[in-house]
Amino acid sequence: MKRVFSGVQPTGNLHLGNYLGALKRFVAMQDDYECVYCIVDLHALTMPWDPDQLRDATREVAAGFMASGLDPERCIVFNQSQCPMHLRLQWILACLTPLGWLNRMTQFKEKAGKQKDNASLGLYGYPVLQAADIIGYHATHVPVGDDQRQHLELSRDIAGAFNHTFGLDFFPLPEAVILGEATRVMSLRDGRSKMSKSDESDYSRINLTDDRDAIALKIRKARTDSIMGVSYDPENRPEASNLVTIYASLAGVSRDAVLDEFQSARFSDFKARLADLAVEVLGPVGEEMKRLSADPGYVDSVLRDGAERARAIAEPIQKRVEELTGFLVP
Ligand code: AQP
Repeated sequence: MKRVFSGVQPTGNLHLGNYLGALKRFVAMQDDYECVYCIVDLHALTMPWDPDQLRDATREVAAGFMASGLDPERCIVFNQSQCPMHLRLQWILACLTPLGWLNRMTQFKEKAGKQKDNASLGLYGYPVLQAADIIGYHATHVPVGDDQRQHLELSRDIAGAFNHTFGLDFFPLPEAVILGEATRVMSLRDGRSKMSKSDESDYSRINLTDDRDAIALKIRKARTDSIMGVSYDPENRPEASNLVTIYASLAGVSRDAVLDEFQSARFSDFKARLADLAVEVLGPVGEEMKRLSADPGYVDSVLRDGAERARAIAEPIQKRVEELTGFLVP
């Protein structure tokens, strides 16, 4: 059986990178797989947080999922803290994960920065919790952006370590699904850094909650270069190439098709067309998010129902894990 699991952190500012790298892929998979999509609120505690903002952002991500096209009847949408398996399994997996594996994780190094000794144990153990999230549902496929590649490899290693320890193929080794043109959308201000929720500059990203005017303005103001025409050359034209990638992904065509279409266009004309396209695709998403945000009772009911369905999958798997582990259930 094929089962998909993926998660998004409720850390505010859902953006175009999340949409193209993750949400769009989530939607594409909901017809062919059993899909479990999670708002990973436990992961959000790995950086400083505000409780009220966390609650709001959890509802906002749920609204973003549905506004992007996820159907909560066809797939499971819930917040991670509402299914106890994640934390119970995480501990068992943590006890099977060598420190050396975690020491290689580049995201910890980036997020901890120079203050490594002040970073939390939670941030260090983030990839173990992520492994529990995925394998605790026996997920086989995990749609993610390119930045999650290394964590996914680690999830496979941890699943393998459990199977090896207990001498059976209990956990499937999950496969990362990193597809499409926009697996790593870059900042609109700096084509060498990833578009990110935590970037101080709001002009670096298009938020899914931005209105049509803001979307168009941010594309118009996006940094470019003085080279003529439209081309794809990430090494020498990182910002322009990022815009080509964004266009291709929003239009659902290949980069080559974009380059063909704009082969004799001026870059300013290309940018104007991109602004129109971004408004056409993202405008309705933001408007639907706004509509859903005005109805928190409905959003909460979706999450409640999703958590119940998630627990129904996770509990029997966790029970078997705990039997294998040797816990006495008196
Ligand atoms: N720029 C991106 N391009 C493509 N995919 C991206 N994703 C994130 N940024 C990009 C994908 O979105 C999913 C959810 O990400 P997340 O919220 O769980 O965590 P993140 O990767 O830490 O997001 P940010 O924006 O980079 O947050 P900060 O600024 O807090 O570090 C994942 O599938 C991710 O790959």
